[in-house]
Amino acid sequence: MPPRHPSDAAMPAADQGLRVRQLEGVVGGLESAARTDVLTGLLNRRGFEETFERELERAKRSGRELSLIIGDLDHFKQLNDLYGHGAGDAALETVAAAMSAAKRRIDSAGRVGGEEFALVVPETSEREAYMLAERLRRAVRDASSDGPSLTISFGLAVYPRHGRTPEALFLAADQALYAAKELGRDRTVIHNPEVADVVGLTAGARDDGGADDYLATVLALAEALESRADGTVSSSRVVSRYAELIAREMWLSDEVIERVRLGGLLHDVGKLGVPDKVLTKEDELDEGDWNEIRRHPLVAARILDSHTVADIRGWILSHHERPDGQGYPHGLAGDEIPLEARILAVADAYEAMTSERIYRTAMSAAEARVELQRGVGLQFDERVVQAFTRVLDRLGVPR
Ligand code: GH3
Ligand code: MG
Ligand code: MG
Repeated sequence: MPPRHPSDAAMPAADQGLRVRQLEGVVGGLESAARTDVLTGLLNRRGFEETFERELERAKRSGRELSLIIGDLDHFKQLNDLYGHGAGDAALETVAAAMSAAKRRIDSAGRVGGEEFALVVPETSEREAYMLAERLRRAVRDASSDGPSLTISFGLAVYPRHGRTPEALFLAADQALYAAKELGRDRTVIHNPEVADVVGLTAGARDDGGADDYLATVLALAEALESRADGTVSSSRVVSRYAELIAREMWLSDEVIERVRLGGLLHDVGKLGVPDKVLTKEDELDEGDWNEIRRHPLVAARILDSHTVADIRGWILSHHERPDGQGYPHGLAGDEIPLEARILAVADAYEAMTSERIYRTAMSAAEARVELQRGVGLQFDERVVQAFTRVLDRLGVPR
């Protein structure tokens, strides 16, 4: 065997051993340097991918779940543009430190792109991984409390449910991240094939699936929303039923009745774009919270951007408008508001009044009916309230 180093031949055996160990140390250091991101000290993309593959093999052998979380800073370009790249880099270090502190020891974190981070979370359920991501998200927000505001969006995919190969899992987590961005940023979204489709639809390739597929997908989205069960999302099924009964009472055509019923099921879909922290807040909402809430018809309009639901989209956009012009998002008045939207408004309001919310107890049916009457001409359309009154009388609901 040729000597490993020109001077090795001349060295005593003990010194040679030392030398080899030193060399191994240097090589080891180089190898770990090749896997480390210089700015943040986290794994770099190559290091993260290797670690992820190793952990995935381990999960396969042990038959346990494994989660992949991908994060991308929100509006980071803006921060760079406003405060300079130095500030941007400092923010990246802050985020990395917050992530290192909030993750568990067995989780590995990497910076896998300019302002993209990833985390492999072994041996955890989807729910635990979601809670970890939410903790990280808060840690990032809190870490920036005395600098320019900084938030991050996360996408989450779980082995084996969302994929079995690294490529499939990265793609699934990326789709969820994309959905998190579309839905308004500063949130964690768990991969969900239906949501990925819907958000994909809003982003471009619309209507190439059949109209029925599209509706099924959007309805699945509405259902996902209800399972958030946070107390401000109305029970869409109930709203849908009231709206259908009102439309029937007003002698609208069967076709319109059916569309109004669908509109009831979908009317709150835009609340997918309102952060949980606003929807679940027990205290009074502040102006910022209200701005988030008032966006939900606009978000719905974006989600429902397909000609198969163009009519419903318009009604949902206007279901918080008021005859007196004091509603949102556009302050329309009277007949400018589509009749179907005025029907949805009454159905939605009555459902809201008569059900328990986190921040208040339910009204009795009789009280809610008085409230509808009081709002005639202001918040509610007169003819719609009259029709609903007849429906409620027929159902035997006390006055
Ligand atoms: P979004 O919420 O959609 O993610 O908006 P964004 O502005 O963050 O958009 P995107 O993720 O596409 O943009 C990435 C920007 O992040 C581009 C660049 O200005 C900034 N960036 C990427 N890498 C670095 C980096 O290493 N240092 C600094 N300072 N900025 C970076
Ligand atoms: Mg990015
Ligand atoms: Mg970004």
